[in-house]
Amino acid sequence: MRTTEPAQLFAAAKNGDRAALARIISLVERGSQAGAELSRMAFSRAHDTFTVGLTGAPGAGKSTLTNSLVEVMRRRGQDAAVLAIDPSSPFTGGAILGDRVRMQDHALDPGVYIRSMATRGHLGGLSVAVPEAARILAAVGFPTIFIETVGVGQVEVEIAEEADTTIVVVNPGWGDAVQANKAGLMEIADVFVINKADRPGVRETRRDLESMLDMSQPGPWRPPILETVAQDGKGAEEVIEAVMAHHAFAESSGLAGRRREARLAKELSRLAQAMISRKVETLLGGEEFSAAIAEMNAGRLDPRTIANRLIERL
Ligand SMILES: Nc1nc2c(ncn2[C@@H]2O[C@H](COP(=O)(O)OP(=O)(O)OP(=O)(O)O)[C@@H](O)[C@H]2O)c(=O)[nH]1
Ligand SMILES: [Mg+2]
Repeated sequence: MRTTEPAQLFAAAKNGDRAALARIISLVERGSQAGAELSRMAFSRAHDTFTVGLTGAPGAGKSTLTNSLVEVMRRRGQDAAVLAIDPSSPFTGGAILGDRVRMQDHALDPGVYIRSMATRGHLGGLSVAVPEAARILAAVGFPTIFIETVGVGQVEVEIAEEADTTIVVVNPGWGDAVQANKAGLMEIADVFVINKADRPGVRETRRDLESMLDMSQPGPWRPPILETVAQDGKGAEEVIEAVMAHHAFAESSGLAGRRREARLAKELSRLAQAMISRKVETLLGGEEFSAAIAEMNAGRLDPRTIANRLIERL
């Protein structure tokens, strides 16, 4: 379907047309006119989105775990979508190919949609692109969306944190929990998963996590610590149970609502800032300000005066 007509695209995507769905996400990412309309439609249609963030060190088993969580959802008769954030970082050069291979289990299943998103080139960056994509997926009928991000770098951690429920994946072995703590993952965890529990060191890692939880500010929700062998799907049911329990807690305690509001405020601010900075670049590159810039280079006009003029033009 080559149409860019928003309502038609949505109808097609809702009917299972994957090309139409991919097109909607791309158009929104590009920030085109059609994209703005699609994004507005997605916002008004995305009811009851539930996003689950998965984060952790490179290679912790996030994709494998996501795969088995999706399997659990499917067994329960529920559809699920996955947004895999490709951080285009040197740490995970082959992440995308890896994800494709690993998630092939679901490639032909119409109840599953998997999309990779790159960090480059979105207006407002990933912190705008990801929630928009999630709303589109919700609007076309995926009520649960898993978002995988590598827990390195502030942006990635922030994206994981902005999910309704965040799973932090660590591995057994000395110091892994400590590393997670250093990366800022401790505070954002709603559920901990010790994946690769077939390896030695599970008890030590659990003990580290428990003692770090003991030392942190006690809240009404203490993140449970689960063990998985993601490759075999072992422990995946329990992870879904814990995620659902956190979801129920967040909804009933008002936490979910507060998080949603904070998220939207952040998204709005990011988007507005990105729009302003794009506009500033356009103005500075245009004819109107070329004379002023020449004056500045000649030492007759200072940057602040020009900036003030520019702000008035916005
Ligand atoms: N032994 C063992 N290996 C596992 C387990 N889960 C995943 N692996 C392996 O660990 C490696 C990394 O798994 P991924 O799922 O790609 O990890 P990831 O966290 O998504 O990696 P990046 O996206 O590159 O950060 C793969 O070779 C998996 O087969 C597990 O429970 N036990
Ligand atoms: Mg991965």
